[in-house]
Formats: sequence, C-alpha cells, structure tokens
Amino acid sequence: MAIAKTNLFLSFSLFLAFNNFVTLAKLPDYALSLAKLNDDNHLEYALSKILIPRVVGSSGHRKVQDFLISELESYGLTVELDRFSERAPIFGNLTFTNIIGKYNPNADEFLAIACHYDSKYFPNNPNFVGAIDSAVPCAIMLNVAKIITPHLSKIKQKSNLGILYIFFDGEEAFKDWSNKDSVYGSRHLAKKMSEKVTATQGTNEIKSDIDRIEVLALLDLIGARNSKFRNFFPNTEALHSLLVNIERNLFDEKQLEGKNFQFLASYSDNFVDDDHRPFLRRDVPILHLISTPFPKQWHKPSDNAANLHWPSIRNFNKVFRLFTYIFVFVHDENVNFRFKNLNANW
Ligand code: 1BN
Ligand code: ZN
Repeated sequence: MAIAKTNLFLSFSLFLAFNNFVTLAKLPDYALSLAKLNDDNHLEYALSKILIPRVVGSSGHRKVQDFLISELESYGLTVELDRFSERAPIFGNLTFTNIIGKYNPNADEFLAIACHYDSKYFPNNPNFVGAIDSAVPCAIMLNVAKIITPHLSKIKQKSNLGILYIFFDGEEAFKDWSNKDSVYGSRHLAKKMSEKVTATQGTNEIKSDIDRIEVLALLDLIGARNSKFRNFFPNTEALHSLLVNIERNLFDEKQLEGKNFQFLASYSDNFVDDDHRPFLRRDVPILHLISTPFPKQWHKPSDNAANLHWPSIRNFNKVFRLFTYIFVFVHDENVNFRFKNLNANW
C-alpha cells in the first residue's frame, strides 16, 4: 500500500509538471525553432525505401532491415539487433530481427518509441505494401531521430535519460490474429528485457531493462486523411495531453498544414491489441498512437502510396518531433508513470 501511494504521488507530481508545461500559452523558443527544422525530402526518401512488400523472410524484408540499420547508424545511434527464430503458421520456422537504435545507450532510464516494420502477408496479394501499416510510422521515427539527435546533445539533462527507437519485427499475424500468431518481435524483446538486470549508475539499484522504460510510445496506422489519435491509458494521460497541446500551439503559430486536429483530448477504453501487449503485461506505461476508428484502407490493397495524406503525415511528424525533444528537455528524476491502470480490460 505504501508503495502504491508513493507511486501515485510521484505520477501525480509528474502529471502536474507536464500539465504546468503544456498550459503555457506559447511554445518555448527552443520548441518553435525545432518545429521549423523540417527535412521533408528525407521523410519522403525514407518512406520510399520502406514502402515495398516486406513480409518476414522475404528479400524486401531484408532490404528494409538493412536500410533501417544503416540510417540509424548514420545518425550516430548505437544499433542493437535482437534476432531469434520462431515457428509461424503457413511459413514454419522464421528468423525475426528487432532493430533498436539507442541514443545515450548507457542511460539509467529510457523513452522508448516503437513501430513495426514487417508488412502483412496476404496469400492473394504479394504486392501489399502496408503504407499506413506501418511504413509511415517507420519513416516518421527515422526522420525524428535524424533531426533531433544532433540537438539532444546540446541539452543539459537534469537526469540520465536515453531514447530507444525500436523497430519491431513480426507484428502481423501470418494466419489469424491470436496471442501466439502476432507480435512475435515484441514478445521476444519484452521477455529479453525483463530478464536482463543491471545496476543503476550512482545508486547501484538493481533493475531490469524493461523497468528502465519510462514510457513506450507505439506508432501505428498513421498517414490516412482525417486520422484521430485518442488517449487509451489513464497513467499516460499527461503525455497524450502534451501532444494535444503541441498540436494546438503549432496550429496557432501557423506551423501546421490544414485544420484537421489529429490528437483528440478524448479517452477511449477500447483496448486495441498491438505490439505494446507484452510490455503492458509487464507494467510498462504505454502511449498508443494508433488512429481510431481504423482508416478504411486498413489491411486492404488500397493501403498504398496513392492513399496517403501528406499534410497529415508532415503534421504528425512535426508534433511528434517536438514531443520527443520536449520530453527529454523537461525530464527529471521524478518522472514515473507507473501506477496501475484502474478498470483495465486487457
Ligand atoms: C495493427 C495494425 N494491428 C495490425 N496491424 C493490430 C490489430 C490486430 C488491431 C487485430 C486490431 C485487430
Ligand atoms: Zn496490420
């Protein structure tokens, strides 16, 4: 009980800390100048390299894997591969590879940002490219990492924080979505991270790698016209409202295209299964950035380049770039989103 109270108190103070920040009438200057640092050519280039059929085990999958690794390395991030084999329906034994780009790899705590890079297998459609699912989220993650990494080193951190850019493999079911036929990569990585225990610098506190994740922001189904991203978890509500606030501020500053607000200050208790499940089960706080209702092209051949809505992609990209940078900027040792979700239904 005492522990629960402490956690609740810490979460509440962080909530206030972020809310104090987000209630600022204007974005601070550092955020506004970061909003202007666009590299849309890179965003389009990254997407063009990922937007090919990339079913696990295929030549396209290997090409995308190589591209992600070489990009992350070129930004100066430390790249770790989590490679393993598992049996899957239809395909039998498959090799899966999670790719993790690390900023400040020896930090004590991490902001984790994730998406999946495999595309879904359709027996009747070998050309399926999964644009919103999830080539666009992968391209956004690369673009954010490329732009903010050189600027992060200029921040005088109040605490020892790193960033994990996680590209999960094998999110999609090969046959029918079930607990076993889905999220192959994230199940493996969550288990591995929970089994690796290390001592914290300075305090010598023993902690698993998974408990060092302060929040896992999972990006999925991004890039369709009129997308809406709601808040799914009460314990990360402050972070979701930071996104809402950044978007409104950028709109006021005329830094966004069009008038479609994508981040809705509304709560949904409809759990959407995805790569976060194995982390959630281990109490990792989650920010699930998936558009609901699902865009109409979800798991259809029309989930391709022709149906992407670029203003929405660029706007999401900019809001999320600022969110990532601000998280590091305002972060201090009191950050703790780990309190139990009430009324959990997963
Ligand atoms: C998201 C994108 N998902 C698969 N591709 C997860 C999911 C699976 C969501 C089944 C709803 C139902
Ligand atoms: Zn999918």
